[in-house]
Amino acid sequence: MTAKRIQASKFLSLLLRHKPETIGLTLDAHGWAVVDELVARTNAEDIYFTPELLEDIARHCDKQRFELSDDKTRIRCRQGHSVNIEHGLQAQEPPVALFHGTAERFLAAILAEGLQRRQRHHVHLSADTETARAVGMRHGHVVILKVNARAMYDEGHSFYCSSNGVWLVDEVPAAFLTVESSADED
Ligand code: HQG
Repeated sequence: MTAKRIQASKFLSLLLRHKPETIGLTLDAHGWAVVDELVARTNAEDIYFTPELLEDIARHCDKQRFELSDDKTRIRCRQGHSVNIEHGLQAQEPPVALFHGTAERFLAAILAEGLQRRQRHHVHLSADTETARAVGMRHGHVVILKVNARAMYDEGHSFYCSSNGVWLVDEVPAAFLTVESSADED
């Protein structure tokens, strides 16, 4: 993606996950924005959208963050919201283990109090260590934590798998975490 596309994609994330009010946009209970409304409301902004640009961003986004409705009249983020929306996903049984990449400086707190969702609606977990590493690197020296997901599930925690493969859970108590690999081992 070009620098301009990346900028547009970041603005779209802000609008669809965190601050739709920036342009007076309304999201429905499942996080959908009406494409025509988004286009109309960004007319006066530095970054403006056309239906074609939105489709292009949704199609080429490396993480498949955005979802267009089949009729292309609505768009939403698949996960990662801080605004209150229902993701509409069915809880499902997770794999035996899932992974979470984080920064070394967070490790002591996480091992003491567990993984918390912070600004997001869920804790995000990955099915493989490579993805977890990429997520964790965004924050600093990466540490990969292994989540004993099946044991959590057996104890009644609900897991959801987003349509782009990100596993979502309300929290991960420390008892279900072990350090898989730390930055020192790189
Ligand atoms: C940490 C990207 C201290 C947590 C990625 C993480 C992902 C704690 C940070 C998605 C803690 C929150 C989500 C505790 C959690 N003490 N630190 N008790 N509990 N943390 O960005 O998982 O580009 O909100 O380890 O691909 O890094 O947005 O979460 O380091 O899927 O589409 O608090 O963001 O996707 O950071 O990333 P984030 P995340 P997008």
